[in-house]
Amino acid sequence: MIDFYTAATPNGQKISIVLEEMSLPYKLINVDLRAEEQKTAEFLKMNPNGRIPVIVDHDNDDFVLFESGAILVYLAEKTGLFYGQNEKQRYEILQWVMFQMSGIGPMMGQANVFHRYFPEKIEVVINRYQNEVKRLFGVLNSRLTDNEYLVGDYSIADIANWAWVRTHEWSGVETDDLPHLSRWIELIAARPAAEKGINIPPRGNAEQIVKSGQAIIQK
Ligand SMILES: N[C@@H](CCC(=O)N[C@@H](CS)C(=O)NCC(=O)O)C(=O)O
Repeated sequence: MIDFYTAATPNGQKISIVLEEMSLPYKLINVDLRAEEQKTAEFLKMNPNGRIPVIVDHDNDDFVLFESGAILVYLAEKTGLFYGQNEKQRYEILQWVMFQMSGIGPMMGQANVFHRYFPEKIEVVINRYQNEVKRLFGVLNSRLTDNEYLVGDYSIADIANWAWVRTHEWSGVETDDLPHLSRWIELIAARPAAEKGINIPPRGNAEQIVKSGQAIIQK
């Protein structure tokens, strides 16, 4: 059994999706970010960075792991699922997971902060992050021109990127002029486990989401 500490955000949903796709049994532990449950001494023992997601694998000597990209790779290696057919594909999958972890996630995160939550609307900063998100979306769109998925069949590379890219409207970035990216967003949205995963844990109402964002930027 896996204990899964999470909240209704894209980094948490990556793991909800992959656990659902893999049909792995897990116990969901909802972490209230607004209440700063991720900063308690008990939580910091699991993740000194004080963030979700975290897993504890009780079938592997209570192994504790944080950072969503590392968790995706761990679960892919544990099950042998959604991790390519050969060594080269696995490195390419890692490449696109890292593209998400170092680019899409941080840039969309900052676009959200300055476009949605920050009390002052600083146009140059908003433009900077939204333009960078758009540029990264263009890279994905090019890759998806001749590829149905990012690498071979559906993999953790798609899961990592999709969990963020699908929320593009919240970052104020359109994808209408990126047809291959739009096709891929719909392709993955049609997967029952992906649809289920983005609702685990269920989202609060809009007011709660905004408040939770404010709690995050106040640190
Ligand atoms: N690079 C980390 C980022 C994790 C992260 O930013 N988690 C956010 C939610 S998406 C969080 O826990 N925020 C609460 C906080 O910063 O206090 C990962 O991918 O796991």
